[in-house]
This record gives sequence, C-alpha cells and structure tokens, in this order.
Amino acid sequence: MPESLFKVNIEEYMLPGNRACSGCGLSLAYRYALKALRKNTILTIPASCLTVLHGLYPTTSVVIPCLNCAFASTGASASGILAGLKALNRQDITVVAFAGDGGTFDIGIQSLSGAAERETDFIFVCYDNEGYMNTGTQRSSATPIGALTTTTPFLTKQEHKKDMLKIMEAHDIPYLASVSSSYPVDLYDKFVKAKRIKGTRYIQISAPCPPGWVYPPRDTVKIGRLAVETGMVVLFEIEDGKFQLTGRSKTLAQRGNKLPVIAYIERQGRFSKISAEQVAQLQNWVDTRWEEYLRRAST
Ligand SMILES: Cc1ncc(C[n+]2csc(CCOP(=O)(O)OP(=O)(O)O)c2C)c(N)n1
Ligand code: SF4
Repeated sequence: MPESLFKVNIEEYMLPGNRACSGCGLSLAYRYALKALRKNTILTIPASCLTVLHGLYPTTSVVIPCLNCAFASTGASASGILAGLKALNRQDITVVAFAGDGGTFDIGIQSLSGAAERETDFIFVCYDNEGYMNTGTQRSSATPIGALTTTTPFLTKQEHKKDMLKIMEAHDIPYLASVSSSYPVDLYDKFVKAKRIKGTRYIQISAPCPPGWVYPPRDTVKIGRLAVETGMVVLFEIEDGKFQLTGRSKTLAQRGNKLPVIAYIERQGRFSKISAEQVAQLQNWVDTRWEEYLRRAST
C-alpha cells in the first residue's frame, strides 16, 4: 500500500467552509474519503452531523450528488439508487452510504444487514463518533463503557461498545476495513481499494468529536492517534476473508508497545466519572480483542 500523502488525489470535493464544528474528526475523514471515491459517486446519508456538514438547500459544501434519506433506511436507500442506476444502464457510478454510529450500529442495522445479505454492490461507511452527536450527545451502542453522555449523565455508560465490525464480517462481505481520521493515508488507501471491489463493502471510521468527547478542538488528531496507540481502535482490513493489520496498528503489533488505555481516556472529559473498576474492564476488553487480532494477523 502507498504510505505517502503525495499519492493522494489533489482534487477537492469538499469546498472550503462547512457547518461542522471546528476540530471535527468526521470532516477530516470525509475530505480524504471523497478524494479517494472521486466524482463518479452518488452518496446517500441519513439524519446526522454529516447532513449538517453538507449544508442547507440550496447551498452545499460538497460537490458530489447526495440523497438525504430517513434515519433507519440508509441500506435500503442505497439499494434503491442502485436499482435506478441499473435501469439507466449506468455501471460507472459507485453508490456510497455514509452514516453515523447511531445510523449504523442501532437504527440503521436492519437495512444495512438486508442490503449486505442481498450482496448489494455498494460501500457502506460508518463514521463512528461513539454517540448521537447531532442531537446533543446521546448514548449509542457504539459508546464505550465509562463514558458520560446526556442519556447516561450520572453513572456513565455501563456496557461495552458493540462490535459492529464483527457483525459485518459475519455477513461474509468481500471487503471490510477499520480506519481512523487521524491516519488519512491508511484511510485513503482503503477507500481506493473498496471502490475497485464489487459487492457490499463496509468501512468503519473512528472519528473523534470535540464537543461530544469533551476535549479542545486542536487535539482531534492527537486523540484519534491515542485511540489507535492504546488499541481502543485497531486499523485492519479483511479482504476475501483474509485479515491483516495495517498502518500504525501493524507497527504496534510488531514492536509490542501498545499504550495503556488510561493514556487515551485521561484526555477526555466524557471519561471524567469513569470508575477504577471500569478502567480495568476497559483495559481487559482492549487486551482480549488485541490478542485476538494478533492471533489472526499471524495465521
Ligand atoms: C427516525 C428518527 N429518529 C430520530 C431522529 C433525530 N435525529 C436526527 S440526527 C440524530 C442523531 C444521529 O446520530 P448518529 O447516527 O450517531 O450520527 P451523528 O449525529 O453522531 O453524526 C437523531 C437522533 C430522526 N431524524 N429520525
Ligand atoms: S458534534 Fe462532533 S461529529 Fe458533529 S459536527 Fe461537531 S465535532 Fe463533528
């Protein structure tokens, strides 16, 4: 895989100025994802921060056609666009669904699962900011244990994050990848690869969110890197059933120098009420998954 920013498409599909918050991990990731997808793409996006980023009709900050769909229906919406393209005999266009974790792990899961089971020829992207951020930081099933949200205001979230990557892997799709907005070249390469593959492709982006995670906007790249350095987020891909660690996660595996989760959580206000027991639970959750990834990478 190329490891250089010089290989990244210089065209911009997000115009300067958009309605996302400053320091938004989603907007960083989106810029690079669109560069990889290029113009022959149609997007479908449910209610989320991304619809806000796109702007209010008749103005928009994105120069790729986009359909806004209902919250639960992103997979069905992509299927409908594909049926329309087929009727028009257009095979040159990539259909890409882009939803938040609420729109993927929770309310959108059935239409995504249905589309994947039908082997729909599209890319489903989940940008995972670990909560319903557009409506004010409610808990989702992607929120990690120990985090404060507006629907878990006192005791913090008590349950671990749902493993959506595993759920999508169980659909036997030809390509699946985990990426981070803090590693744009790794992200770019995986989108380029996904665009070339046929069938359902799933990409999950770890996208830090300053107001929801409660840290200064200037720290977004740092926080995203710490997620990877501690193993909270693991960069990998599964192509035709073959698993491999990529980028920084691959280096961490080779050097064995993963950081403890405390290095990541101590920098975010959302973890200000996490208990010592929950820190230990989180560390155990990370270590168990990390061991599993190492085993899979070595076989
Ligand atoms: C059926 C339905 N329920 C609730 C809403 C209100 N709503 C709009 S955006 C949103 C949050 C979306 O969360 P997520 O998918 O995680 O994306 P994010 O806002 O974090 O970008 C909610 C609850 C809606 N638009 N439609
Ligand atoms: S709330 Fe978070 S995800 Fe939404 S636009 Fe702001 S920084 Fe981005």
